[in-house]
Parts: sequence; structure tokens; C-alpha cells
Amino acid sequence: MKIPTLTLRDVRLRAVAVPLRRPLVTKVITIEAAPFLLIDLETEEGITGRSYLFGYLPSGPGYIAPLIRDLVARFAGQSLSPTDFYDGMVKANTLFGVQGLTAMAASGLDMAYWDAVAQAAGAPLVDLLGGKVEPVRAYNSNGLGIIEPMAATDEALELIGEGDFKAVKMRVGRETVDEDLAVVRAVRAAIGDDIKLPCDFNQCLDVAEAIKRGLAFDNEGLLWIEEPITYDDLSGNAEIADRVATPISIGENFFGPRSMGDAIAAKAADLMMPDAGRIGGVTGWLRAAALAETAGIEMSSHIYPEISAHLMAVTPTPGWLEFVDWASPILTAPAHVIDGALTPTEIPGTGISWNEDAVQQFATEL
Ligand code: SMN
Ligand code: MG
Repeated sequence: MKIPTLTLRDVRLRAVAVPLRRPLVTKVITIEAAPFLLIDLETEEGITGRSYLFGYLPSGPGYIAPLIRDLVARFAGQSLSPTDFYDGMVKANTLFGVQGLTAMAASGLDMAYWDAVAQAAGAPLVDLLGGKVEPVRAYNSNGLGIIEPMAATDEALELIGEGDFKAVKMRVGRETVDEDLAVVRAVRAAIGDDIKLPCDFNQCLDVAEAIKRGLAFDNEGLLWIEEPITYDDLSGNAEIADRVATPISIGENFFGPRSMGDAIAAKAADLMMPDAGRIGGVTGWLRAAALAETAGIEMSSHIYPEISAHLMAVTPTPGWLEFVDWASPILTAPAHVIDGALTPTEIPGTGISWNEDAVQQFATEL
């Protein structure tokens, strides 16, 4: 299939804060509403590519928006392949800095451009990437924050029931290892041995404490231990991965595929889980996926379930798709998990288009 080229014209940016059904309580932050930056990338051909970025902080979208506007102004009027657009954006920020918010801006635009290009081809993104529309196994990440054991057991069962999930993720990092262990055991007793159970520390430990908790968790049959310490302490992560038997997973904070390559080279983790909105959108994802394949490492996705379904379907060493329904209220075709799996939409592009009434309802200042 020939990948169409489009001519960039302008971008329309809006911000929303979409209330979460269950607040996400992590050790380091509690998120009650998802701050999204909505990107409508207009082309001279009349096709609009759409994507969104998760802004983490209520003010997050406002910091990313001007970086996106600068990039679009820089490339407006040009007809570029998606690869040339992505590489051009990274190059344009060489001296300013290519990690952090500029990487998010480039990732968001790359995702929107691929959406436009796939629409122009009249095919779902996954087809354009050489794959096919097929179910991708998913875990439910829509809850199980740092909450009481009783509440956690009820919530774990609710989460499984929301899509016949075969895996749910819980957040950990309570005051003591015993408190964490009590909740892990309570949840395991409730869900049984057949449901996979990854857990996420959101970087809240130091190396010594991570090894201590990791060893204590080793008999609990967890699918993985995510981000035990700060993500960019690669040698610290490598030490933990070496000492702890349960697989260590990191990646949601990698900016661009090279940071994932560095982590693989440092043996910083057993599993990788990049985030499409930070790793470089579709283009960065494909490059990261090739690195995971050559290293023989499973790669899972982080949030962005709608586009990640397309990406995971072409990932050579696929792990699990993280399912969150945070954007569902503002989408006309929200993602639905059936039998524990999410299938990419058949709609040409990535399948993202806005429910304008909801966008208006949840609009915030940009
Ligand atoms: C997470 C995701 C999005 C916002 C905050 C925390 C978490 C996860 O690390 O992996 O689900
Ligand atoms: Mg995480």
C-alpha cells in the first residue's frame, strides 16, 4: 500500500478535563480528572488528523500547546512522509531539547499525522503499518489505586467484570511492605490464580527498598513490578531487575526510542512499556518495537488504548495493552474491551474523532 503524503496547513488545539470514574490514587499523585490536549491537524487536502495527549497536570496541556504550534508553523506548507515529519520535528528541537515536553509535542503531532495519512489511504492505521485488525490482549488499569484492602478486592472484581479481563493492574507503595503485601494477597485471593496481576510503584522507592519489596513480592505470582524507582536511574533499575525474580517493567517515561535503547543496553528492566505520547508517536513506537524485538523483550503499551491497539497489533514481541477508558466520554467511537482484548477500529485512520458535546462540556482554558 502506498503511504499517502499530505500537506500540513494548521493545527487546532483544545483542552479538556474529563472526570475519571475512579480517581487514580498513586503514591506520588492523585488524578481526579484527565487533562487532555486535543489535536486537530489540518491539511491542505482537507483531511484532519486527530490525536490527544494526556497532560498529567491540570496545567499540562497549556505547556505543550505552544510547542505544538511552533512545530506546525515550522512545517506548514510542506508535503512530508510521516517519517520525514517526525525526524524533522526532532531535528528542529535539537538545540532546544528533544526530551520531555518537546518529545510529547512531536509524539502528539506524529500520531495526528499518521491518523490523517491512514484516513487518506482509506485504511485503519494497523493496515498501513503492515498488520491486520485483530484482538490485542489488554489489562484493566481503570482503578486499584492505593486504597484499603476491602475496597481493593471489590474493585478488582468489578474491573475484571468490565470486559472479561484476564489481567488487572494495582498500584502499590504504601508506608510499609507489609501493608502492600496485605493488599496484594487480598486482591489475589479475590481474583484467583488465573487472573494476571501486575503492580505499579510509580517510582516511589529507592533501590534498597525496591529490592526488599521486590523479594517480598516474589512469591505472590505478580505479572510484573512497574517503575519501582526513578525511571532514569538505569543502573539502579538494573540492580533491582538482577536481584528480584518478578519481571521489572519500565518505559512510560521514555522520551523517544533512543531512551528505550539505552535502558535495554543497561539491562534496566525485563519488560518495556513505552507510551505512544512520549516515545515518538507511531514513528517512535515502531522504532522502539524493533529494539524490543532484537533484544527479545516483551513490549506493552501505556495508556492511549485507542491508538495502542493498532500499534500493539504490529509489535513483534507484544506484551499487554493497558486499558484505560479516560478518553471514552469525548470520543465518538470509544474503545471497548471484549473477552479481555481490544481490537483496533476498522475506521480509516486511528478511529479517533470527537464527541463535540462532551468536548464542550469538559472544556478547560488553554
Ligand atoms: C499512570 C498512568 C497515567 C497517569 C498516572 C499514572 C501509571 C500507569 O503509571 O502506568 O498506569
Ligand atoms: Mg505506570
